[in-house]
Amino acid sequence: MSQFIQAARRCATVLGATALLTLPALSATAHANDGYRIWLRYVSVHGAWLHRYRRSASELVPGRARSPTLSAATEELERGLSGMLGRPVPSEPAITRNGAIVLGTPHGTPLLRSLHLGLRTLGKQGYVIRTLQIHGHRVTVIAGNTDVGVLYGVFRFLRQMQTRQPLEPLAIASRPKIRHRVLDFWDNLNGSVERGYAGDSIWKWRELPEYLSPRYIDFARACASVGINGVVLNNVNASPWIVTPLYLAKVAALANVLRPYGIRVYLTVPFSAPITVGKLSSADPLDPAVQAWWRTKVAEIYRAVPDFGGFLMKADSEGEPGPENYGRTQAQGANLLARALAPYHGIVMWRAFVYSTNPHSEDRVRQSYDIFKPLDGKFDRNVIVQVKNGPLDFQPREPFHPLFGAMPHTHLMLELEITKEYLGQQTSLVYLGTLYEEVLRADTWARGPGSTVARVIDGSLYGQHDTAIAGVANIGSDRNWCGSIFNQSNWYVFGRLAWNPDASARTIAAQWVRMTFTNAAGFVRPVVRMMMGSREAVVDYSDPLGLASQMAGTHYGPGPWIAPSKHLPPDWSDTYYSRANAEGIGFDRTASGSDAVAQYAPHVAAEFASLKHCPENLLLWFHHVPWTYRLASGHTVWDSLVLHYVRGVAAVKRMRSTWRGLSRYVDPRRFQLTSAFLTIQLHEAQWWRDASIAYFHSISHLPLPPGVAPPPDSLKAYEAFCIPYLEGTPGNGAACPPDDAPVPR
Ligand code: GCW
Repeated sequence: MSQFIQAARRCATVLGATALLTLPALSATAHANDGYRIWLRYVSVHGAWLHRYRRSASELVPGRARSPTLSAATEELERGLSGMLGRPVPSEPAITRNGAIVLGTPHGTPLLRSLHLGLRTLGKQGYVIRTLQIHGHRVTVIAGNTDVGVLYGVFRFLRQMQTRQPLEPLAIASRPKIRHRVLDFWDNLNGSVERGYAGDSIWKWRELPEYLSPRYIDFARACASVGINGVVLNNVNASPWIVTPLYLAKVAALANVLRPYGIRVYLTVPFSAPITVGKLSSADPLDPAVQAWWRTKVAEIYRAVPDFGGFLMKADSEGEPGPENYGRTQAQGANLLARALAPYHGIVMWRAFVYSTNPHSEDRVRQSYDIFKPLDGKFDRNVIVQVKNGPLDFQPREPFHPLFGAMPHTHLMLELEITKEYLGQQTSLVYLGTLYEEVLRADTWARGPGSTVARVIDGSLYGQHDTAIAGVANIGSDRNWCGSIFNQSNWYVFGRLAWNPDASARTIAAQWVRMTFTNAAGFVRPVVRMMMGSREAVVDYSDPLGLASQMAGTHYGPGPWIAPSKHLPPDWSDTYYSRANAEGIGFDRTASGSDAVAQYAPHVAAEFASLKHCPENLLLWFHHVPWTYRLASGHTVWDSLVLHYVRGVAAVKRMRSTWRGLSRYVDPRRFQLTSAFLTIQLHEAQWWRDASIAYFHSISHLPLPPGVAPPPDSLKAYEAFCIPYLEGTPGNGAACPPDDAPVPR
């Protein structure tokens, strides 16, 4: 027996023992095609690939140190190999031929210590996958500096097989460019999910800590497969209950399940918790009693969850309490928590989504920058200011948030929405990879050209190390996790771009399609094309040319006529944003208006401020223009607006017919779900088109461009139409009296 085989045997654990661990439901599901297995389906490989793969991946030699994380890595590899190669991995690792896979860390697996794997520069989370000759044997090594690095490497290796890439020779090295890659759950403790469109919360608070649903493990596997390493368990509109002993025991149980997958748990707490939970008379950040309360509470949390990640805070925003209540700054509020967390290396993610619904405020989108920019350098080192991608609120298209690049002495993280609150919610097919890519690649010009948002948040622009990115999760209790099959792609692409913000949305889409459905080129090509165009389609039929916030109160469907009222502050209305009047349309944010352009670096500000140079897809965000203003295309703004709506509907029609032509590639269940949802989306697109044209026509009074059919119903009918119940929407039904309101066709 060669030296290598002996060494490998010494480090290997008998795989039979692994089988005793509870294998998550994912592998054993009887509902093969209900979407539960997401992109980790591991369907069997056919044809020439099977032969090739069997040759290159026949045996598995896991490292000796059987930490829960290494066990998870080994199990995953077993699951993947047996699924794809169509036979169980041998129960005892007999390395008698080429094709062994050795996984572990140099620390836990002596065999790996003597190899020059190039791990030194890959940090705690990176990995290498290499084909090596060891003592005459061709071996694939999957190694990391830590066990979690190994786990990430395993998923990367499996992806190689899932997408039918060669398995040898392999020389892959990867490390995440962003340190904290976090999913924010807007899940309430009563099981509902704010802006959640995939059923109830996956966290079963009532059952915890005694019962741990196997779904938690499958959730963790999915996250680890794309490198997500943090989870904020509860809604930023937070309940103080979360930090009571009753709930902390539940939080600890979840943390224990997620830990082996490299996932840390974070919580969000109301700023007023010292009053509601602590029975103090104040939550003033400068009050020593308040500071002491947070210190004690944090110590209690760390006793329950030793690797607790920290807090995510929404303060002074949409009715949430905050430091402003005590005349203190956002930095003073954030530092209060940061100081309590610092001894444990916890972090505070402090949201920049701070605004007051002040009827006199000139421009809502200015507020966050105006509040935070003067505080640059005032935040403690373990505070990361969490900034939404755009200055308003997750609209289908916004310019990048002007804070990116503008706070060189502050850690800034990017907050994206994965749940499609403003993009058709559960049913519409919108791949968000292109939206994420657009913001990550946006150039802030903060330090000259190339100062992209990606470089701000990966820390390379200002040499920062505590870097982070968050996505508001789209995951719920639905069997398929995300409400639709294609919504899964947004969870996937978020994770992948969080790992590498420079990756390509198109490449990631293609890999997701291959893993989720099939590698058949006749399917992959049209579906990727459809996904890549899908976000622009929703922009076209809902908010073209830089319009924003034209939706109904439920955030689903159109409501461009919604005007400020006694019950609705101006910046929660739609007309506030379109500023459509007899003269024209759009929000003047140049020097002659709110001057929000001045918040950008001079080069960018000049471009946005210039009517001529402003990108057409942001025109009405920055400019109020006459209806008859002529665009580069030669169309007037009015004609162009209408044609965008029409184009959006046509795009959805095309998506639907593309999908309908692909039935032979997809199992009936997932095919029909997607097909039906595309029909719903087509109705929705048509509704947006008709209602928007009806409304803006009532203001512009201009004729429709030739060939465009007028909306079939009156504006009144569109205004009266209301969908009373939509999951995930707070205050369901309140705005819809069940009267005889006509239903538009
Ligand atoms: O987009 C808005 C949502 C709110 C959300 C808020 C926020 C959690 O409509 O539901 O509250 O943003 O980001 O805090």
